[in-house]
Order: sequence, then structure tokens, then C-alpha cells
Amino acid sequence: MTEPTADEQLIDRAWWKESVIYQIYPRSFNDTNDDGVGDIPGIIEKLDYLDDLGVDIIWLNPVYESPNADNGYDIADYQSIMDEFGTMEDWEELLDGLHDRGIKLIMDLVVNHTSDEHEWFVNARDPDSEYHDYYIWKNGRTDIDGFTGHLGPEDEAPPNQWESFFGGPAWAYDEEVGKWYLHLFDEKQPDLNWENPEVRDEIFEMMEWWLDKGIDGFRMDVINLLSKPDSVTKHDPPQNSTQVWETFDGPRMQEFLDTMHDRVLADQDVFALGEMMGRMDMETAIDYVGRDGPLSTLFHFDHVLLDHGGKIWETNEWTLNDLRDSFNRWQYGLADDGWNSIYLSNHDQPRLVSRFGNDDEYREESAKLLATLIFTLRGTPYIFQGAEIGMTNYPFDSLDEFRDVETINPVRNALESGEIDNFDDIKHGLRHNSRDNARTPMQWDDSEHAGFTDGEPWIGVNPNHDEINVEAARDDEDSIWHYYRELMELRKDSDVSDVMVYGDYEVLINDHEEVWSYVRTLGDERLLVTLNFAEWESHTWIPEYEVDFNPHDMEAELLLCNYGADERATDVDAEAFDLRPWEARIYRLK
Ligand code: TEU
Ligand code: CA
Repeated sequence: MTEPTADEQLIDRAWWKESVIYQIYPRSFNDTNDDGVGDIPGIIEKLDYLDDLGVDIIWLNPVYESPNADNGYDIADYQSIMDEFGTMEDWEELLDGLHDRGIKLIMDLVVNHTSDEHEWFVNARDPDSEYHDYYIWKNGRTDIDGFTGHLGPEDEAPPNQWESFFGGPAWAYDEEVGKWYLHLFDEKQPDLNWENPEVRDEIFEMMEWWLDKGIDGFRMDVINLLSKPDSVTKHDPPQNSTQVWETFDGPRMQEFLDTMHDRVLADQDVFALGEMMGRMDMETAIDYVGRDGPLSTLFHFDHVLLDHGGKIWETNEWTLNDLRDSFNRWQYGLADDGWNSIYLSNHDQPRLVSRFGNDDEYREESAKLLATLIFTLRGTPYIFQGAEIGMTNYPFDSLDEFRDVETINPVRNALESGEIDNFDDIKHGLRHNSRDNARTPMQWDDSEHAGFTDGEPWIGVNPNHDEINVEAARDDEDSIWHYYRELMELRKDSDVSDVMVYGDYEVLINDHEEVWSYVRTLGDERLLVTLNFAEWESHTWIPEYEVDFNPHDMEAELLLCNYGADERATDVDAEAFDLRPWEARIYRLK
């Protein structure tokens, strides 16, 4: 970052605003003992890789003991490491290795639910145990007139008709207890009862334990689901409600997070990132991540729901206007208070270049364009492993190739009920939507299993690893990988770093069907970012009436272009120019 300037008072600095986050999905990153599953020693082996790439924070997906019904998001013990991934000593070595290189570590915090194999839940089955009330138990309903869903024993219906996010009812009947427990996700992921103060204490103590071990923060899984609606906590829930979104931002949500903040986070300079489900209004968002809020920043789902239909195999068409609108809402919404997280992919989402770009003819160009977007919007940027080499979706051909519950469960249910006839009818949609696209192994080189493992990988390696791999990308100085590094250098270590991180965002020509352009401004510094989302040439300009400067007087100095700094990109009038297919440029306006 540059020396303090007169604009310094405009800047509310924080290390996590200036950082770039790299997300590691350990199961698919690097395997060192040939069991086909990535592991912590595998990450340690790649520490120099992460350092060379130039990232600042690692977000590690769950590595805790787990039966892996949902790949670690079903935790059986919060304070131990999954055998498959290694030992606590390995984890400590990883933390030290990162810190030695100036890289921070944030851990996944999954406290909406545990595994049904967690000791708490095992004990909770005894109604006299102090753990019984750690979970949400309800009686079923016998007044089942008009009920069409799944029935329990003796024709008892679940307490309400909420559907789990992974398909099927959100309640499971437990024989031993004779009651139903709530699970918003898989049956093996019972929801914790946050109304119980002992649950809160346990979780807060566990968080302190990890912070004492030296971690730098948490990514908080589905954190706005913790507080359940009154209908569930106070009395028996309404019988015909299928509105599972009633569970978003529940009545005590703010209180729970404020307490977490005051008790655990406040005194330490930690990064707290909340994953927030549902479409949130800005007031609620600012309550969470504003100056006085408990969290640093959040993940929302607005832009990643654009192309999703109701079912896992259903897709929707999206336009550039939709994408830009969803980002505009947040860019402007958190302009004065709060801070955005900018991501286009993660372990739950298909590959960004296959989804928002063109993974065929313009794979390189569009992957670079999307990276430009991620690094130049206002907010902390995220790279999900493999994005830096432009990894693509996987050509799934049968249901056996999938591993993810969110994909498999609903498809099995639909095949059983006859809602769909066969896999082939929905193949296209699953290929487009499935989370498994993100989970195929990291492509390190062009060897048999892409250098990920010498054993049999737990999920297929993308056949395109012979071309798309880290080794090839590092050898080619025009690669996506090197472009990511250039973007990070600009953002972190250049004359324009401050404006790139902290500058105001102003969109231009908001209805342009091909080009998304915006200006970032901080004091006298101005950047123009211009991105052509089309496979053809597009014309664009700076409309005089939309900006508070005169574009005719401006000189445009090219800082970065995904076609290289050739004459077409360097020799332009700032007021109007043409962009090549999927071309991205960053100019400094003077
Ligand atoms: O994800 C939240 C979540 O609900 C996602 O499953 C999302 O709805 C879906 O991916 C969109 O396609 C978090 C974790 O990131 C995810 O991996 C877990 O499965 C889930 O919570 C339960 O812990
Ligand atoms: Ca392994």
C-alpha cells in the first residue's frame, strides 16, 4: 500500500479488505498417501505454490472429524482432525508454514448443525440427558388431512412440511426418542438448538479454543440460519408451511451474532465472514457487517442463483443485465457501511469460466475477464482452487460419477417417485449446476491423475488436465495464472492499490447488453474497468452525463488487458472505443 495521503480519512482500512483469499477444498487439493483423498500434508507440500501465487489468506473447508455425509460439513468432533486428512500435528505444521510465509488461515465454522454421529447427538437420544435439548425435537402430527408428503410411523406426519435443502422432508423420525428432529440439510446433519444457552456456550468456547491455537478467523457456514422462527421454537409449527426460507435471519439472529462478537471476536483482530442464505435486504446486511455489526463481511447468493431453476437439474437463462444488477445492488448497498466479498465460484458452485464465461473458444480470455471483475469490484476477492488456471466443469455422464448429496439425493428421489424418467433427461442440467464440478481434483500436471494422487481419486479428474494444469500455466507467461498474479500485484502493491481496494464504484451505461464498465474513484485517482461479455466485438464509451469529469479531457493509461498491451488497447480515446471478444481492460484515467 502507498503512503498515507490527504485521502486517508476516506479510508477505513482493514487487513482483510486489502487481502486476497484463496479457498482450499482439502479433499480435492493434493493427496500424499495415495488413498485418492487430498490431505493436510498435501497442502503443506504446496505452501510455496500458494506463496508464489501471492495470496494472503487461506480459507480451509472443514477438516474436522466427520463421517462425510456432506464432505466434512457434518462434524462429529469440532476439536479434532479427520483421520483421512491427517493429524492435529499436521494441521499445526500447516498453520506454522502459512504464518512463516505471511499467509493467514481462516477455518470453516459449521455450527448450524452437527453430524448425527457427534457425541452430543448420540447422547441427545436420551430424553433425560442434558444433551437432549441441544437439538430440536418435535412431535409429529396426526391431523394429516390433505397432507401429501412423507409419513412417519403410524401415519404420523412430520411437524411441518419444510423441505430440506438437500431434498425430502427437513424432519427425521427417531425411533428411540419417538419424536422428529429438524435437519435443514441432510438427515445426518441435525440442527443445533441455539435457543439453549448451553449450546451457545459450547460453541463460543470451541471458537476460543481455535483462536488460541492461532487461527486468524472463521468462515461461518449458513450462519443466518441459527435462529429458528418462533413457529418452531415456541409452539408446534404450522402444519402446511413449506416455506423453509422462514428460517433465514430468524428473530434472535442478530442477538446471537452480537453475543458471539462480544464474547469471542471483539478483542482479537480476527476476520469473521458469514455465509448468508436467502435474498437479504441491505438493512439486514448492514446490521451484520456494518461498522457496528458483529461480522467483517458476508457471502450472499444473489448472483449464483441467477441461472438456477427450482430443482438441482433445472437451469435459467441469465443476461449481463441480471448479473450486473445483482452486483450493483451490493456495490451501492454497502458503499458507505459494510464490506462485500467478491466471489464467482467456491466448492458449492460450478466452475466460473464454464458458467459466466466461455470455456471453449474463449476460455483463456473469459477466465481472465472474470478474474478482472473479481479483483476490481469493491470488496475482498476470493479465488477457489483451480480458478487460477481456468479449470472447467466436468463432463459427467452418469449418476455414478457424482459424489455430492445435494446432487444425488434429489435425483434419486425424483427417479423413485417417477418425477423424472431417466438420468439422460436431466444430464445437461446436472452438468451445469452440480457442486461436484468444483470438487474434481486440482490439476497440477498432465500425468495420469493430474498429479493429484498416485492412487484412485475419490472423484473423477477432468480429462482436460492434459492441457489445463498448473505446470503448463506457470510455463506460459501469457497464462491465466500469470494474469492472476498481475492483478494481485496491482491490487496489493502498486500506485493504484488504494483506489482498487477502497475506491467508490460507479457503473456506466447500466443497460449495455455486452459491456460492463465502471469507474473506481478515490480522491483524484480514477480507474476505468471495462469488460466485454460477448463473443464478438463491442463498442463502448464513457457517457459524459453519467460521470463527474469530462471524458474528452481524459488520458487513459492502460494498466492491464487480457489481450496484452498492444496498440489497440493502449492507443485509445477514453471517451469511446471498441473491445474484442471477452476483452477486459483496466485504465487509469488522468
Ligand atoms: O452451503 C450452503 C448451502 O445451502 C449450499 O448447499 C447451497 O444451497 C448450494 O450449494 C447451492 O447450490 C454450506 C456449505 O458451503 C455447503 O458445502 C454445505 O453442504 C452446507 O452449507 C451445509 O453445511
Ligand atoms: Ca490422502
